[in-house]
Amino acid sequence: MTVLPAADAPIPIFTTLKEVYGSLATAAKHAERWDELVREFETKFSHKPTYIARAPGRVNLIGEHIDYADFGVFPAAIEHDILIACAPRPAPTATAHPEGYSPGSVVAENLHTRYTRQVFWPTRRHTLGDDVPLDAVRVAPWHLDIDKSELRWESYVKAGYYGVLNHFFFPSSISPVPVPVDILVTGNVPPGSGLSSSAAMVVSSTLAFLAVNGIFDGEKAPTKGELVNIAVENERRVGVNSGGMDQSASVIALPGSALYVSFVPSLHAEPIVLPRDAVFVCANSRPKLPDRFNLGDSLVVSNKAESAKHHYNLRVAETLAAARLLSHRLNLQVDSIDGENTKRHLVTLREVLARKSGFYRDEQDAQLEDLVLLQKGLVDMLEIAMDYLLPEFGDRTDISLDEMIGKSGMGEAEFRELYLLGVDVETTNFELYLRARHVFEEALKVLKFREVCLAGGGAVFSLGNEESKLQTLGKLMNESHDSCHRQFDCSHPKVNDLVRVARSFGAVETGRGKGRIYGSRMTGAGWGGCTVSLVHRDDVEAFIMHVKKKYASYEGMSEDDLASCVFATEPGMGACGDF
Ligand code: NG1
Ligand code: MG
Repeated sequence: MTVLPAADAPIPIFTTLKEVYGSLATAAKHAERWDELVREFETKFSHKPTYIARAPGRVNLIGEHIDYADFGVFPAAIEHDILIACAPRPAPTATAHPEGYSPGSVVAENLHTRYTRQVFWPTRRHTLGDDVPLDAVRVAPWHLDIDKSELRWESYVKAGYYGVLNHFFFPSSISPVPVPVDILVTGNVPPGSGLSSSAAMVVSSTLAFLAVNGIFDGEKAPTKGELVNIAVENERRVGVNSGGMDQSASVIALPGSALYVSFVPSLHAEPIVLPRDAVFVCANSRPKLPDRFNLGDSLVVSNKAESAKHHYNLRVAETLAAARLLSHRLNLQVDSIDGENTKRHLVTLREVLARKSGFYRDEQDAQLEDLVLLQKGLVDMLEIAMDYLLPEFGDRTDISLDEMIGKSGMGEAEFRELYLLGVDVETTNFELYLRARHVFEEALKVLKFREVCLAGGGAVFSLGNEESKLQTLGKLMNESHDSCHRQFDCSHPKVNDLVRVARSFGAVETGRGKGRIYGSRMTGAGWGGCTVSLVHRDDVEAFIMHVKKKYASYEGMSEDDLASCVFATEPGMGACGDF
């Protein structure tokens, strides 16, 4: 049997729900959702769905805000998922399809009654002027209108479709035009909570449009890794400059394993089995219920894109600016020079580390993944960051815009254009040192976390028994949270409350001794959303009760709503389809 590296494997096609959800009991819990989806599809479209695409949300165990600096992260897929039923739309009858039958057109419905039917179709935008010959128009890329200022649920569907159109129907196409499609969406990943409902939506949409156009049956079928890359590009179309963590977890995850995902020299995902007694419990700090499914709530979604300007995208800008300053300090050749002209390039903190260590060329770059080298590089970088990213004078940690530009070796205009264009900068000062320090330290924590999970007592960390493994993992998670809060400034007072409540379980008498909570931290982008806590398998129920009772914002909520706010997860299967 050939064992394929996780990212090179094909997208799995399943035959039973037990394969999808891992156990009969969990499968039974979800069966009604699948049945309802199929039933409702027939009611809404008067024909049967031919495919169902599924993609899960994810929880990040450790490694926050470092994927876009190109450092490895450690997520796992969760059971919660988005399902999309779809079928090619049959040729129109006079009454059934008043929308008509234009090539590639989409009639999209959502099981949530709040979201109305959406009809859209791709066009080919030509940029050659009005008088181009028809053939030239025909080879122009496909286009769909995605409004970034007021995002709606169907924007994620469109984002998925966009990539399919331009990767598989452009420039040379397997079939000349995409088929018209009917789709119906449902899902239960809590939106805007750091569990990546957005990646689940974009991945499932990408899969659905591939399946319905027959791209699963030929040699064109993408591998998991290719699907990740398409999904990352697709999600960027919705306005967030994200790294590749969420899409990797949603696509590549395998049941029973978390994933160590690294991004250079190319996407690599290593399934890692967690200690037997480790259970991860998610808790939502910002209950937005009782909607059973509210992904696509235009408010929540547009808030993410809007607030990204001074939260997420600003952090991306700060870490990239830090990398620019360090590369200048270290005299690294990161730009290309063409005669008189210098073409500036964005470099990530990971790339600066690699170049500094002299391991930049691709084949050698892989060596840097060697734990010891990478760890050593990270420790060195911490020192250089302290030396160069802090302001020259005073004891503040933030640096003024002028000083930052001065230390970048670039002119003001070109710096602003490359680093500050997509962000809403309300401040004139930047925390480059604290952000970079978080990134390097967090990258070190991920390496340790991975090592501890793999260890029977490895060379780098010698470990005793299972219990001390759990303690080390928990400690790393606690430190990660504290760094997100203090250095990266991406937590939220409510999230901090929830983390405190979780950790206080350690003082609770369970009948088997004190509650075994090993660590608790925010997960995902932050500024709200979920926490993830590492709890001993035998104490999970008591832990969940404790959190439900002690977290003030849960007061007055029904049992059902509480159950969707606090839940244990087992690492689940990534994207798959009933194709
Ligand atoms: P969320 O917002 O939790 O889905 C975001 C990014 C990730 C990663 C984390 C922080 C998107 C789509 N995803 O996740 O790539 O950077 O924040 O670790 O924006
Ligand atoms: Mg997201």
